[in-house]
Amino acid sequence: MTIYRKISLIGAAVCAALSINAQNPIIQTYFTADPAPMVYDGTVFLYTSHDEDSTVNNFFTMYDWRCYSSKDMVNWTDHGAVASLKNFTWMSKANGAWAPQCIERNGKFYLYVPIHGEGISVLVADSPTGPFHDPIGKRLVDSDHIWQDIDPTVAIDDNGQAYLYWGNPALWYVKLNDDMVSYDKSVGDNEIVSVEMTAEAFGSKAGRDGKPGTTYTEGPWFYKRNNLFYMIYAAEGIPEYISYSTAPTAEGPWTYRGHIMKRADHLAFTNHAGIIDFNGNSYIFYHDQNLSKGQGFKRSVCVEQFSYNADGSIPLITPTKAAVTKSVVNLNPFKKVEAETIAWSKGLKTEGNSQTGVYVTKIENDDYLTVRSVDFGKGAKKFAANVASGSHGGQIEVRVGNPNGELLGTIDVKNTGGWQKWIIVKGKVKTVTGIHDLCLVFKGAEGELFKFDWWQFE
Ligand code: FUB
Repeated sequence: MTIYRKISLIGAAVCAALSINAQNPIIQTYFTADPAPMVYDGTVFLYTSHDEDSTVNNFFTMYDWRCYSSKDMVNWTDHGAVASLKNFTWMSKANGAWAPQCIERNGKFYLYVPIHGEGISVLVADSPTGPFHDPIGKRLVDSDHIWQDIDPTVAIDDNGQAYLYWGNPALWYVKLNDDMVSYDKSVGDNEIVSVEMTAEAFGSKAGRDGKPGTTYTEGPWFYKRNNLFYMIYAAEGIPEYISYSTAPTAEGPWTYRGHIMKRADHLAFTNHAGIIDFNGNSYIFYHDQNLSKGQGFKRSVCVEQFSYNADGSIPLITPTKAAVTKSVVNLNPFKKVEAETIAWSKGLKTEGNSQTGVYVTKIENDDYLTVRSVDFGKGAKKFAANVASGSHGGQIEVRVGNPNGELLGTIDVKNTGGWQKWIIVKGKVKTVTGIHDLCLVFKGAEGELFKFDWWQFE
């Protein structure tokens, strides 16, 4: 913990400028960390931990877990905080919502979460975006090393056996029962298996006590691909880089395979990877500290596309500002698009309620959001938006590409009678055809202008 604090202070001194064309980090409305992507039903659901805007006691300040989704890998829809420490009524910790991972089995969604100092627990839901509830009313992993029980990662082998791995600075696993909320009491001497941490398995590095150790630190990401099992992890902390090992079976033996992402100034003192295949491409998610200008307790999730080598090995991946440059599919602007579907934004937050769902808030003069790869087809002529305002309102400028791009039209938003009095405002726009990025720029007098739920072209 002491080392975490020291490195964060050093990180805070490192400033990185964000370019207007940057797409990394992929979420700008909140600080997000520890990405855990899950592909389900043609959509990538991205679960993240959440670094609060106000860091308390110069340490990780993390109360809930958030979820985002994308069908195109460039625009991300915010589903809000889908679970929080408050889901666990049996424990009293108010901080410590660390790295999660979600998996689907038989139509149910199991969210494995570490609560720092309280071990690993599980929540379940009927939908990937919740609501999640606690199915067992106690922690899932019952070990005698509870402070080391962080960063759960889960995968189901082709024979149906589910494995839950976790740990800092060692690796443990259990074979989960089919119910996904209990584990096999018959594995090993003790139901929790301790992985042998050898240099052959995880690379060699002297431990903090000077004794021989391995590079493995934390943040494991476990999966199977083409009959090879992968363990991706944060290495040689701290600062951490990303490495990996592979094995012929889910239970090992593991072979160290080397670096995937090196240390870099704009990366945080922690790193944490999640890897998926989606729509024929491979993607690695990780986190950096660009958005907070170098504050290691205010991290942000990023993504890069990559290709495996022919032998299944993973190349060295360079973190970029550009992120994913090619959209998987174009966005249809003639159907309602949630305002919280965003490629890049400035100055905005999201919030939600049971009536409206998630919407964009904290909109002030000159804030904006961009949405990429919008297919206007043969032409759009009118823009509609669902908005609410308890103040003087403002305008939405509809522009091509970026905040200085061609102005297609301006839509007035007046006081609607309250911050939850939603009305649809419409206005004519210059005809726009073909595929463009779209930028909605918000204008008005000082203070919050309006809240924004969805938009659509006609
Ligand atoms: O986010 C809190 C902790 O930092 C995670 O559990 C680790 O993997 C590191 O990213």
